[in-house]
Amino acid sequence: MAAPTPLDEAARAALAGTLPRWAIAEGRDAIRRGFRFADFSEAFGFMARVALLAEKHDHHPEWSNVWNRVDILLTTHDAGGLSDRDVALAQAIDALLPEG
Ligand code: H2B
Repeated sequence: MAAPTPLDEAARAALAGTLPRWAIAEGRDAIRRGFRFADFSEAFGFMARVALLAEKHDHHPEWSNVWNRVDILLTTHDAGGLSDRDVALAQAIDALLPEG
């Protein structure tokens, strides 16, 4: 797997357009998105699919789940902040959902 490429200023400036459903996490060089599902079963099913994606990307989220809610934070520990791996995983996660 290629080493992560830290996001440069241009890539950071483009984030709102590239990943409109994700926000910069407060106090972290990271992005986050909250998800809400019908119930715990739907939320956990989504987490299982994200876990498989994370393994495929060799990139793993910081996340939490409370019943029907899942909060995902992405940052690259090996790069000390946001990298192209975070963008790629966020895009793959969005693609799991019908509304993106
Ligand atoms: N996940 C995240 N979020 N950041 C990393 O830097 C990272 C990872 N590195 N998953 C990977 C695993 C690395 O530690 C392994 C050895 O490839």
